[in-house]
Order: sequence, then C-alpha cells, then structure tokens
Amino acid sequence: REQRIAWWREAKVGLFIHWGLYSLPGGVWKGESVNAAYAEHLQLRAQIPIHEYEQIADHFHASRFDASAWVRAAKDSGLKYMIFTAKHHEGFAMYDSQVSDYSIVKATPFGRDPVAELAAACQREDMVLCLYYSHAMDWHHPDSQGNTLDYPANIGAYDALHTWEKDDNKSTRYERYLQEKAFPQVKELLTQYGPIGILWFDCGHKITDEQGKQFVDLVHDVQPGCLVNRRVRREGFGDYENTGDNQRHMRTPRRDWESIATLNHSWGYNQTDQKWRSSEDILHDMIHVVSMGGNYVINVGPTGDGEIDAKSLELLGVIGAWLHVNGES
Ligand code: FUL
Repeated sequence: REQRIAWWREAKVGLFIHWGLYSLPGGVWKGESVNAAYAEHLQLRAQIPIHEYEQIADHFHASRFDASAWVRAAKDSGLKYMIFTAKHHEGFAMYDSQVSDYSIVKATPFGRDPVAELAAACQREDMVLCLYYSHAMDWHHPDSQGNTLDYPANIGAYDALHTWEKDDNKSTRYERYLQEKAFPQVKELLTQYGPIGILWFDCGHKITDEQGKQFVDLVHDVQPGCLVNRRVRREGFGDYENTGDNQRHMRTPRRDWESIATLNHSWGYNQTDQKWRSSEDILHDMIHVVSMGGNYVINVGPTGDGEIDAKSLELLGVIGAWLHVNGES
C-alpha cells in the first residue's frame, strides 16, 4: 500500500468529472426542473421508467467532446489527477463495454469511447487517470438495488442494506447483478486502459463487508498499483478515507484522506443550478483540507454536448492561478 499511495500523497489536488446520460437533460425532465440537487440522480428523483430513460442515449451526440481539452483544463488548474465517471448509478457505461450494450459506444450516435480518449490524453499530459464506478447501485440492471422495481414510495429514501440483506430473493438477485455486471465491468476498466490511479467506488454502505472485500481484491489482483477509496464499503476499507460529499473535515483522520466538493450543488451538469460557490470559498476549503493533510478533489459536470461550462472554467482558473503563484504547479 505504501508504494501504491505515494503518487497520491504527492498529488494533493484532483479534478472529478461527472459525465453521463444525465448530463443531457441536465436536471430538467419534460420541461420541468426536477427538484433534485444532484442532477445525476434525475432517473430516481423523477421516477423515470428504464425504457424511457434509455432513450436519452439516442440523442447523445456529444459533438463538443474533446478529451484533450478536459485534460488541459485540469492541467492548467494545477490539478494532478482526474476521476471520470465510467458508470454512475444510472448504470450506463461511459466506455466501450463488452459486458453490457447499455454503453456510450453501442447505444449513442456519438459512438466513441471517452475513457480510451481520456487515457491517451492523460498519458500525453502526465495526468493520472482514475475511474469512478457505481458498484453498489445500478438503476438499469433488473437485479440491482435502487432500480425501478425498488423505487421507494418515499422518494429520496434509498432502500437500505437491511431491507434486502434479509430478503433471500433480493440478495440472490443482487449477487447476480454483481457477478453479471459489476465485477466484469470493473475488470474491463482495469484491463482496457492501461494503469488506473484510483478505482473510485461509491455508496458502499449498500453492500456487505464480504462484497466490499471482493471489489478491493479484484482491483488489487488485476492492478496492484491501483488505489481503492473507502467508499468501496465503509470506514477502514480501501487504501484511504473519504469525507462525505462537500465535507472538508475528517472526524478521525487516522489514515490518508480525501475531500470531494462541487462548484455549485450538483455533480452532474444541472442547467437550473446557478448557485455557484465563490472562488474564495473554494480556495479556503482547498487550503484547509491540504493543510490538514487531506487531498482535495473539485468537481465539474460537463454538458451533454461535452463541454465544461464557462463558469466552471473560470473557477478552475482561480484555483490554477493560486496554485501557480504559490509554487504548487
Ligand atoms: C454521491 C453520489 O450519489 C453522487 O451522485 C456523487 O457521485 C457523489 C460524488 O457521490 O454519493
């Protein structure tokens, strides 16, 4: 582990990129703004049936996507690693997957593989490529938790671990999702794109210790140099700790830790969220986190077209200027 984490300790700052089918509606469904801070949760919040949600892919042209531009934006901002959402809770693979046809290459008119293009651009620019994978939740696979079959009556409350762990039928089905989709896709991500810095998992509170361990082992077996974040399961798991979303404090920093934050309120592009944080606020958090020994990762949500919007670029520019003046980049 000491060897694995050396680059990350040195890096200190990174860029998160949330990009998926959800980026196209950008928080708006059938002309109405969906009351969800997180635009990437649109499918759940608006309770959109799977076959309807799937159709977003038909309109996903991403005509302005340019991997080099994203990597340059990170580089110019002094950020050292990039975490890209290879699959978010919606279950859509933003890379060329042989495991499922529900992927950007097979299901959209865009038809290209952003992970392959990002991997090439990162290599050129000496940026560490890391991949986010929603392992615990998948709103497309019929046997996973949180899909339409499991939409809780009370929107907003995800079905908790105990509701399915004690239910034989649900847990057998869930195991099928893990074997059929999650494990094989994680393996693809680790074998198709060269060295990956972090396999960044999310919502580990929904799986068991045993399942969490299987993910950690899978990553380290295939790529011993790849880090796993704590959200693979819970505190103590993986190679380092995470704060909650937008939290800059770690209650018990016994291990290496990382804080993740957005520039407004959503992670995925949200056309109705114009409540941007101030640059002072962001710089203050970054300095606080790094001075307390943590890593700081700031997030952008490019549009469905593939562009990072002007306001996000402006805020990234402020971070870049600060890091540059202070000799960190
Ligand atoms: C959360 C997810 O549910 C959000 O959509 C986002 O990806 C954030 C980084 O983690 O738990």
